[in-house]
Amino acid sequence: MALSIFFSLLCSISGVCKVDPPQPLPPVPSPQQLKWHQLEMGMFCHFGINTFHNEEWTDGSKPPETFNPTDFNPFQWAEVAKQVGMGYLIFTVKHHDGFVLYPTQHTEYCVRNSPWKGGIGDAVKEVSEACKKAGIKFGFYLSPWDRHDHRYNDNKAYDEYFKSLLRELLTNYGEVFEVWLDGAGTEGHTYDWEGYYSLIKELQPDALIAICGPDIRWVGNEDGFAPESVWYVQEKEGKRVWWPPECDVPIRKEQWFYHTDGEKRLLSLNSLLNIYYRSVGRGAVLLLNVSPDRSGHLPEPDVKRLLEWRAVISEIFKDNLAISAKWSASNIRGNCSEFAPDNCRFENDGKFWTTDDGVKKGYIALKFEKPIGFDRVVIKEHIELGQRITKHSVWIKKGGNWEKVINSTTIGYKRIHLLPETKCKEVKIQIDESLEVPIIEFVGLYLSSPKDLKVSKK
Ligand code: FUL
Repeated sequence: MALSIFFSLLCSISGVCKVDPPQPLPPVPSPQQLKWHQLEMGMFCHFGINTFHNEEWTDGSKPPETFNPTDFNPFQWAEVAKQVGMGYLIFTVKHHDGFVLYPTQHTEYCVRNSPWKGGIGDAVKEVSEACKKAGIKFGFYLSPWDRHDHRYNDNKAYDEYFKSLLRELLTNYGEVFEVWLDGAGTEGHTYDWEGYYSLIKELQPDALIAICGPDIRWVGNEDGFAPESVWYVQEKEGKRVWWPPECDVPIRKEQWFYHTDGEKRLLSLNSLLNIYYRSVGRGAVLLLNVSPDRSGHLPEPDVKRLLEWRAVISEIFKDNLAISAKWSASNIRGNCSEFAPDNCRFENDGKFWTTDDGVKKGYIALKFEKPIGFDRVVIKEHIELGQRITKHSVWIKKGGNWEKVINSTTIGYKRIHLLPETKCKEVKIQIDESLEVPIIEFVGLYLSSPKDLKVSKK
């Protein structure tokens, strides 16, 4: 204790911080997982032979001749993804039907035998190049379950086939950000998962393996909703590992593939906002599916809805009212400006607020000259050093008394709270319980736009 008082004094006199940042609380995210958290949202594109049959799961018997997009345009997909703030795109290279969208050497059930581009088309090449051009990351979905391939009944032969597809995909198309291994239909079949993982890691060590994989887990539903409390650290085979959830959901209710009569299923703006708040706003990553139509374009109504959604989100989170506050905190590590609460003014500058060793509770207080009105609170934990906070609350000062307006649990990469519009001059973000000293890197207060979700006073 005496030593920390000494260092505090030294810091405030000299202005140079003599105290180290807190030790990481393992497990922490890998650099690739951290990058994935930072992207917040990705676009899923289900496209394949199903697209031409108005079916979600064809049974592997549809002839390759039926695959024939008239104007395959992944540049449009990638551009739209970029415009709406999605940092990556996952393309379905082979769905459960087994039809492969690049000219593989390992099956005849692939685009080579379709009329598309006279049989010389390569959809994976075009999609990966489009992503590169738009400046977003490229990933692919590859269904382990295969309803077409005769080798499926022979585990060893099928594993070899699956690995040869992985080998082609991971060597011929540049950087792969995420490999999405779907669990559907896999029950009762034995796969060489470990062999798949080691091949992926050998060919592209930075690729994240999702769902039936060690790097990203499925959130557990297809509604785009993460639970109230999101924990990244999970127990796997007796080991605690960083295994964060991804929320996948289609923009057309329950339809992953394009259906000619599916437009009426397009989610409303409110549903999409709700999904945003319950996925990204709870610290998970959102993977929103938008399916290209039979021409090979994202349908116009879907694009319009996406842009509308993006515009509302950008509008709400445009002005962080907290910037103009006077910031203070219950405790500042080493009393040093390097760890002061006003480091939480701006996002993504690497700076944070934290406390002295052993101080696991505390608060950041914001004081304004004039009352402000806000109805959205954003808080971000510095997850690079581990996820720590288990309970937190938000308080406002009303008529001289502190009143709790939010009582919550985890924070994680990002937490967004919605509350009825509140006017006050003082706000407190309180850490009520944390596994180790709390580390907060951002606090924002916002007033929503009239188009955003309404939050009732009750
Ligand atoms: C599920 C599949 O069965 C659906 O068709 C879709 O691909 C979805 C993302 O995953 O498991």
